[in-house]
Amino acid sequence: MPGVRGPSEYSQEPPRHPSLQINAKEPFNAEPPRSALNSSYITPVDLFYKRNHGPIPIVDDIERYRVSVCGLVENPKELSMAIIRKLPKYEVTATLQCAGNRRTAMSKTKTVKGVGWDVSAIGNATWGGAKLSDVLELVGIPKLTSVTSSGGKHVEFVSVDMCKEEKGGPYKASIPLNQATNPEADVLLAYEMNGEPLNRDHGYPLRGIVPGVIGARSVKWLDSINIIAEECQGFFMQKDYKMFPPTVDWDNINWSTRRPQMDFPVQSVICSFEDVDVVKQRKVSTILQ
Ligand SMILES: Nc1nc2c(c(=O)[nH]1)N[C@H]1C(S)=C(S)[C@@H](COP(=O)(O)O)O[C@H]1N2
Ligand SMILES: [Mo]
Repeated sequence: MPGVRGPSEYSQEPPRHPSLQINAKEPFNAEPPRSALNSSYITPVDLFYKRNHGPIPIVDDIERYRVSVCGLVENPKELSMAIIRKLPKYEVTATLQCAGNRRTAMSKTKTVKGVGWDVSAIGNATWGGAKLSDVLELVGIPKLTSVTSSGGKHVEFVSVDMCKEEKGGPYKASIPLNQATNPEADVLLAYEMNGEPLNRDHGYPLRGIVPGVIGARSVKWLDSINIIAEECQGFFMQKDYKMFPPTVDWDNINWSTRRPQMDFPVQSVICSFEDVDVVKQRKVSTILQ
């Protein structure tokens, strides 16, 4: 893609907050202390969890940056940031959570593959950008459609970062077209996080934000948006981020029997203590006073 590239090694990573707990260094995966989750309603950007599958892309020239919107559309287009910024700007406060959040605790019951996370692979931010439904209108797809005249049913987001799971290819994921074209679903092409331009870790210059859906579908560093007939066939849609019953193991798994995870259940956790904190037992008479 013009203007942005996904490097193949880790020599140009951005600076990060020292209080992040690093769960994997390369690719960089880190979460804040629990206190960062309940000390403010909006999670500060530098403490927001960082979930990556490859080195952080580098913007060489924002003027040349384009995101292409193509596939099963009448008028494919290459959109500059100037064009995206001209569309109405929306600010959506949405929680993003990695589907792997709390994996460390799950592994205590049965070993789970993947980066170990405590409870803080979750954060709440105000995302600013254009609605995907407005962007899709620019290529001739009307609002609230479940199918285009040319047969598209899914919207695939493709990035520039290179990940080993995709054999060095880019990270990608898709959502159904009827969610992408529904203005009320608030799916954004975001260029701001908490009122500031997105930083490199979180997807500069442009990322998808799909509220209510596992973080894996909110693709960072967008390269292209493809209108496709079948759901994205990438690793993170077909070979990961799926839920199986306890009877299924790595040696008998049949991935195609389950749908990719999209929305996820509500859960709760105590954040006013870290796991290692010791709470003194108080006498009943003291508590009643
Ligand atoms: N291009 C790209 N997009 C990506 C990822 C990635 O590795 N590459 N990780 C995904 C996952 S699994 C999650 S949970 C969120 C994390 O977003 P954050 O790092 O801004 O918190 O981004 C998603 N989008
Ligand atoms: Mo994730």
